[in-house]
Amino acid sequence: MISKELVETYQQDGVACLRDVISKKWLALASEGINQNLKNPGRFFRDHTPAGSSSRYVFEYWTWPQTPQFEQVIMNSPVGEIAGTLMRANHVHMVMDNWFMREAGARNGAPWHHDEPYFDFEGTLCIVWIPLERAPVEDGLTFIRGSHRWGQLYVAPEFSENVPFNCEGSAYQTVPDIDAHPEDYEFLSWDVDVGDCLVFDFRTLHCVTNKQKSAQETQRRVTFRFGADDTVFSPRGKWTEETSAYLMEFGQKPESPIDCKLMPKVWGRTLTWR
Ligand SMILES: O=C(O)CCC(=O)C(=O)O
Repeated sequence: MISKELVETYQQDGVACLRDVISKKWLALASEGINQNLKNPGRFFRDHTPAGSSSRYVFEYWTWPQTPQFEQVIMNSPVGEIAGTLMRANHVHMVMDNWFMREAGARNGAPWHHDEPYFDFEGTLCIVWIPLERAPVEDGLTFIRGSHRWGQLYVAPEFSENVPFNCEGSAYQTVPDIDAHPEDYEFLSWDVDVGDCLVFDFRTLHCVTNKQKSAQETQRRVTFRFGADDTVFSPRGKWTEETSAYLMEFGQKPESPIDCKLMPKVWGRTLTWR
């Protein structure tokens, strides 16, 4: 299903677009899962709607233990295999499910960021991003080609007002003002259809393309984060305290490979003996 060329593109660019790989059955389950979570939001529901806006920008993560629809997608759909193949992993562990909903008229969207500083993981990780409605470039994501290989971590901006979290330590720089100097970067973006997905590295810088304009249509997307063979849980600091504690409640040991009830192995390469 995934060509060697596409794997190489993913490795070099830090992002790849896969066409027609997620069947309607999985999309319908994800849609049901979001509806269930909206009716009964869980501990990690977050509302990033700015004050005064009537159109919401909301998301929720780590819903799958309470949402059987997401559990089915994670365990039985090809998402784990897609992630493992592109990361050239021998096995992958589920790290996190996270859906986003940006209602028509919403005036904000994900600012420039990469995912790694928000969480406590090091090593090789990726995100499989699946739109439930067609996402034309304007409503989809834009990436900076190759930015996962810059060897730099950026402080995590908070989604509603683009205010940075207090990421302590010299490892973190402020995200550069990318929009003010577009000539310095090479951007990648796609019209993503229902059934397609984008897969990107945990360190690839990206944002919602039209983050400063109102969304034309309500857009829902589900994302799944996966870790490869070398992914380690390493608590980062005060700003990730809540999620670190949550993972440890599930039995995850600090400074150890990811492996606990919340982050099970979901895919492995079949070894063939010669
Ligand atoms: O789809 C979105 O609205 C934002 C997704 C995103 O930025 C992420 O998964 O890191």
